[in-house]
Amino acid sequence: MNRIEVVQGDITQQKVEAIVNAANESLLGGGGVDGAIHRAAGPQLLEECRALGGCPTGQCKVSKGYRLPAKWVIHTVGPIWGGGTHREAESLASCYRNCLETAVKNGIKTIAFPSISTGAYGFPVQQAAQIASAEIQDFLAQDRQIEKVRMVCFDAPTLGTYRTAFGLQ
Ligand code: AR6
Repeated sequence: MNRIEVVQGDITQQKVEAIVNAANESLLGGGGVDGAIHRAAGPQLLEECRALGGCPTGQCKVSKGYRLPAKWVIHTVGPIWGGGTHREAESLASCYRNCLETAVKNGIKTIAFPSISTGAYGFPVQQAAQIASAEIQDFLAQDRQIEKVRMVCFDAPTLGTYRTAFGLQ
């Protein structure tokens, strides 16, 4: 059974147990994926996020999904691209790894990721896609709980880049 899907779509519409938010360290909302998730989940999400006390880059925190189809939101903070010499690759890899570990700890079997850091944070898409592919595949190779990891790309060029990185055509 193939446990990885790479699709084009809107992360807020995904019928999976958990969606990942590309948040910032405040966890108090923003634009892009973060704005879309807060709009779709409703004001209770911000209320819960206020109590989470922020989140360092590369790590993640869990909240409920409120009005979203997903029961959970795993908020992670990707690195801001600074040219590649500030451990951006390591931070992005740890976002994917920590979200998957957190999913397992919470009994989650289906999870959807957006393209973390490649919007407002400026991480080059091709390198980000390779990191996502490597981390997700390494994780699934040693895990038996997660049944589905769905990469949800917003636009066609991003979709093409991720499909290539995941070896799908
Ligand atoms: N569903 C799926 N992907 C989306 C959606 C959506 N609804 N909306 C945008 N994308 P970004 P970042 C794509 O900027 O780079 C926020 O203000 C988008 O086209 O959302 O990690 C936070 O609060 C791009 O490919 O996240 C932070 O301050 C990808 O999602 C900062 O932006 C990521 O773009 C985080 O920046």
